[in-house]
Amino acid sequence: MTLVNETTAAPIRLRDYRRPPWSVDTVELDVDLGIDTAEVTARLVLRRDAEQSQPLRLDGEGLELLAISLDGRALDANSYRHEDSVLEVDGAKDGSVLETRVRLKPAANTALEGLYLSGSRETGFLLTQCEAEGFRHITFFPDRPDVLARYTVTLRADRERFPVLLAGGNPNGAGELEHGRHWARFIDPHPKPSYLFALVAGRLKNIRRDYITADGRNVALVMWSEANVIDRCHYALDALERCMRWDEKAYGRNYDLDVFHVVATHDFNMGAMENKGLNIFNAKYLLADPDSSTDEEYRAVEAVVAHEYFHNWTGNRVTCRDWFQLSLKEGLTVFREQQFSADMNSPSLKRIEDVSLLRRAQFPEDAGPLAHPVRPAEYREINNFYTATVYEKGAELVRMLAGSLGPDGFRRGMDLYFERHDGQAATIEDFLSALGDANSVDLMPYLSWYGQAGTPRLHAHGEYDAARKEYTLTLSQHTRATPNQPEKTPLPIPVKLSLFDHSGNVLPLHTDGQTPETEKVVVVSKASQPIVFRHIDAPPVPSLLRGFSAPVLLEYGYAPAELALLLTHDPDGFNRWEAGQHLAFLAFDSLHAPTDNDACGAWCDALASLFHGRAIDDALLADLMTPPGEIEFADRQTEVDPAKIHAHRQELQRRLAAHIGIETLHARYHALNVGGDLKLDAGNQAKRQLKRRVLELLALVDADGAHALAAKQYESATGMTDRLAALGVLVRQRAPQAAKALAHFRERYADNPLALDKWFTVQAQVPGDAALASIRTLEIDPAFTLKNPNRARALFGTFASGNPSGFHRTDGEGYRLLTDRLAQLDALNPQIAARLATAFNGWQRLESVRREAARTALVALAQRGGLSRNLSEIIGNVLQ
Ligand code: 0A1
Ligand code: ZN
Repeated sequence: MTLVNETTAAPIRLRDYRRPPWSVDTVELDVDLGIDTAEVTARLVLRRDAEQSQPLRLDGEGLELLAISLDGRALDANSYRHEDSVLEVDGAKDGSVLETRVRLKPAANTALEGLYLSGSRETGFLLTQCEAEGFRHITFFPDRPDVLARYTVTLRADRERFPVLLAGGNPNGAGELEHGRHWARFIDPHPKPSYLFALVAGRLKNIRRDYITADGRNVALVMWSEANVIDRCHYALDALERCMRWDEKAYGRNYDLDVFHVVATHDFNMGAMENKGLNIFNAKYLLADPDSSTDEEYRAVEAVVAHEYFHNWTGNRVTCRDWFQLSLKEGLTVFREQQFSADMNSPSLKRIEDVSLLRRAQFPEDAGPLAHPVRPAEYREINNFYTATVYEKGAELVRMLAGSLGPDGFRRGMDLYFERHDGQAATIEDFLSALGDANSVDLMPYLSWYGQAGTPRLHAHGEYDAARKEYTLTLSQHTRATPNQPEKTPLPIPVKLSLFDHSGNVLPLHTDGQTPETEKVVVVSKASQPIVFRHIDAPPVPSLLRGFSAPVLLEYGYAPAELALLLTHDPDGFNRWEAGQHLAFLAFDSLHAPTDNDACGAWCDALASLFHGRAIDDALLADLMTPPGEIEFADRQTEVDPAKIHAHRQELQRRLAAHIGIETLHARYHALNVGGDLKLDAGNQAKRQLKRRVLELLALVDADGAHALAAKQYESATGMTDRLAALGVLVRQRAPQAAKALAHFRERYADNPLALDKWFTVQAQVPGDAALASIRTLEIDPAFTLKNPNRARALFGTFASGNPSGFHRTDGEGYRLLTDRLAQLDALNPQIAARLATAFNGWQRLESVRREAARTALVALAQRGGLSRNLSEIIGNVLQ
């Protein structure tokens, strides 16, 4: 069924890759900046690939061509053709200089791609976003990542309106011009792809610090923002210094320019962007202060600052040959950030956070109509491929590679990768070759992970032979068909495992001819593989996939008591949590199909005794006491009823709360509610996390008591973590105290957009049918606008992707509301519309009433016509 015209355009395919027929050695950009119009003059020194003969073709979109010359001679209209998004020029030779002048309209740019205005016409500032294909909105250029050029950028603007002028690279002069204007020049000595170009101009303040790299270079680290929030950049600046030191030690990578600028904007499509020497951040991931940021947000700032900084080597110095290789930089950089965050904080908590994200965001993606390999084979709109699969699953693939080489081997491999490919645009094969060659191993079997979509299912089955004292574990794998990939091949799956006896002691593992160890990695690369363990005195309890050693779905028929044993005794925090999650699934299933094995009882017993025992870290305990999310429960079902899932998950938690007991929960709450000045150290963050969990559980068994505590907590909170936790309980439970707290929050944070986003988010989380009315009220609030991506995500992203029982109404009103807003949003900002539309990913597995309602809404949206390539690709795929 072809519903959407745009989707009929031919996709771009990996197998069609050809080297660029024309490259650019140097670029001189002169930019005359203004709010309504800007003029860009580009002087390109061209290089022709001697083996190719195509005419010079440059990308360009939405550009008004004012002048064009080749080798100093103005071109007449017969010597070039400018159609749609291509400029074709006759007569260019190797070494030719092409000069173009174009006009842009920054203030009219609502797509936030290319040059645009952040904030108001009066006080806002100008900035650019070029990844993936934004540079073609700024000038005519071969806008592809394998064209690496040296950039000299000169900015000119009115000094009063744009006192600060920034571009990537090192500063190379500045001065005054006539009529109150001024200029500034930047030269980037490192050849870079066009997607890493950036400029910023406006009234900005900064904080700065000198940094000396391990190889002795003096670097000015400068964070920029609008004046009213500059005081909230200090935490990010500290984090930047931490991650720079870490990269020097962990990977031997030093920063390579004289300046490193970071700019915060409230208008940004994604989290942040690693432009060379001029990172641009969504303010959400740069600003942090205790009054408006939660503990989680502090960690996110540290992680995103590190992610963007790490790109300087994994992405910028070594970039991607084409966009199919996106995970080469993204998966690797996510992995490097995960390592850094684990080092800065708690490794088990970080792993729990990352694996939950993978299960919440990537597993459903890989199981639905939008499934694609980490290295996709084709796309229509590359911006739709900045996905959990490319980022998070990509990071898991790097983790498997790193695990198979060990820390020293991985470092050797990375050193070779940088040595071989510095200054180049590389491929996934290059990466695997470098890692493998440095260690004399063949890692190419892992390439199939990059090309095959879908989450493999790892099935495990144990047989104990009492006479021979042998335990045989048979591991087999199967991956279900995904769109356009009906056949799957077996993949190398590293399974880290241990065996426990029934008292919770870890057993020595005797396999053929090896000295016993207590943990072992078995790589399952066939469809089915048995492993025999000898000298096993009684049937053991296997702990499989420890540390989540591969991104697979584990199928093993655990008895509840076995999982309870692992949850209680495994020395590793992450593996405990895994056992608890698995047990929670069994407990959930037992709610609607009771069995003799009381899984719910086992889950409650084990957690209650850990709760009473007080032997584990508060944050880990809070994580252990949190069952998988509604999306994860839905992912295991074939006929999804989100309302039922919500109710059952609540019931599970209610039973846990009842089992622990109201008195005990109250007592623990008070013990954790220490008051006093806000402290941000790990111990105090952990206390706040557990306190929140206790309050949420209490609300299920003693609503009045919990609401009173929450109202008090809201009023006396010294930081956002406690304040938002309390507000969340009041609002989601529709407590009588909610209205007052919401009104207070609204007023208190009226001038703080990031905090106000939370006010929208928390109300979009109201479960069940009440959500819709809440959304309808909120979207007519004067503070709501579809034009700001953070605000649109706070309301509609939360409702559609974070509140299944609210969104998936049987009357289909949730779907209709979303599709109406998607159509509106698409006209403003196609990237954001497409991203919000992915909320429909799992619609085919909904129970029939909702499924029909979703289909009707989706078809109606598709039939409106005129949708962007971004949105039509998503809707087209979802409806397939
Ligand atoms: N490379 C950035 C992500 C990013 C992608 C596209 C953008 O604009 C459409 C912006 C940022 C990162 O991984 O952080
Ligand atoms: Zn990235």
